[in-house]
This record gives sequence, structure tokens and C-alpha cells, in this order.
Amino acid sequence: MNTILTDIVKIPVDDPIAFTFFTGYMAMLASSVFFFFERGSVDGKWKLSLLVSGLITGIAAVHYYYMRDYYLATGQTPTALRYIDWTLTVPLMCVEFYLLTKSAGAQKSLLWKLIFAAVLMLVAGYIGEAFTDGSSGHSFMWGAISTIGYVYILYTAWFGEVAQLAKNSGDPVVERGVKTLAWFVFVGWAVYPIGYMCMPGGWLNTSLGWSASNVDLFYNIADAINKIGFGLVVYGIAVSSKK
Ligand SMILES: *C/C=C(C)/C=C/C=C(C)/C=C/C1=C(C)CCCC1(C)C
Repeated sequence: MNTILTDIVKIPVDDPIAFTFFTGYMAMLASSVFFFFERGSVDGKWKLSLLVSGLITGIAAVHYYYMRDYYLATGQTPTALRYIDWTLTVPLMCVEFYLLTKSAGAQKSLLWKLIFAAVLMLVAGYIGEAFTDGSSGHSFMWGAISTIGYVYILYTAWFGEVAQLAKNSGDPVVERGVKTLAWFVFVGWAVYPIGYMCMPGGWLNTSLGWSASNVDLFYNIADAINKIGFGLVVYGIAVSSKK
């Protein structure tokens, strides 16, 4: 058998990481089709939100296509591709918070603060991960800078402007939906820093001996839940909120 065929056969049989790259790709692609089509059936004020949901899973689908190939060809973690994906999709998730609270008075400044925090989080995380010398000093410093961005988004979604605006929107569907998204940021997004801390030099790696050999498995599952789940919550708001 040629190598491409053996790789394809390998996917579902004996490599769970390859399997989640493959199913992750299909799930993201299918979700985009769903959000793009459903965009046509929701109230006008939510159309942009659904478009953004479809873009998030669509951008991820393209990255998964390449990440799966990279993984199959090298057996390595596709760090750069992952961070390019996140640097495009996480700011778009912040755009969702802005769009959901816009009719309650969200300002452009909120959007830019969230995007800035997301970019800070991801650029620092990339430096911490890709340029590691294996030392805990490097891992800790860049991880800490990254966490500032994460905590800012978390705080804004739970207690800050986003939470306040959702509460003042006068629409319980929006308020509940934004709260659900805040849970995604708290629980679903926490998988990533935990994975980071399992890498060489990371705190869980050096103190507890946790290793990141399966990190792609967790990232792939987390990505599917976070990106598709996020989009579905937005869709839920769009179909059941006040007209
Ligand atoms: C769809 C992709 C998502 C929602 C990615 C989220 C990524 C994070 C929340 C990453 C956070 C990190 C830290 C808080 C510190 C260590 C470095 C990172 C980048 C893994």
C-alpha cells in the first residue's frame, strides 16, 4: 500500500489523535454549513451573529484539514497551525459577545478591549510554547502574561461589561445565553492552559510529572465543544429571543 493509503487506514484503527483530527474537521465543516444556512431563517438582528458562528467553525475546519495532514506526516503537534487558528477564531468569539450585547448598548471600545486581550493571550502563549528552551522560567513568564488576557475576558464575561449589558438587555434569553457562553470561557477554555502546563517546563510537567503526549486529543475535543457549542448557544439565542 502506498503511504497515503496506509495513513488513511491508520486513522480510525489505531490512532485516536488522528481520529479526532479527522472527526474534528468534519464536525467543524458540517457546523459551518448549518450556521450559514440557518442564518437565512433567523431575525435580521441576529444574522451577523450566525455568520460569525459559521466563520469560526469554517476557519477551524480549514485548519483541521491541514493539522490532520501535518500530524499524519510528522506525528508532531501542529503548534503553529493551532495558534494561527486560535488567533483568528478566539477574537471572533469575542465579536460574538459584542454582537449579543450591542442592542443593550455595547460600545466599540468593548469589542477592541476583548480582541486585544485575546491577541495578548495567544501571542504570549505561542512564544511560551513554540520558543521554549524547556525551562520553567520561560514557560511561567509567557504563561503568566497570557493568563492576564484570559482573566480579562473571563472577568468581562462573568462580572464586567458583557455581564452587565446582558443583564440590562431586558431579554432573559440573551441574559441566560451570555451566561452559558461565560461558562464555556471558564470551563471549556481552561483545557488549554492545563495542556500548556503539561508541556516541557510547564508547572504540571515539572511539579507533578504530567506530560503533554496526548495534548492534541484534549485540544481537539475542547475545540469542537468550544467552537461548535458556542455557535449553537448563539443560534439558540437567535431563534428564541424577543423579536
Ligand atoms: C477555539 C479555540 C479556543 C477557544 C482557544 C482558547 C485558548 C485559550 C483560552 C488559551 C489560553 C492560554 C493560557 C490562558 C495560558 C497558557 C497559554 C494558552 C495560550 C494555552
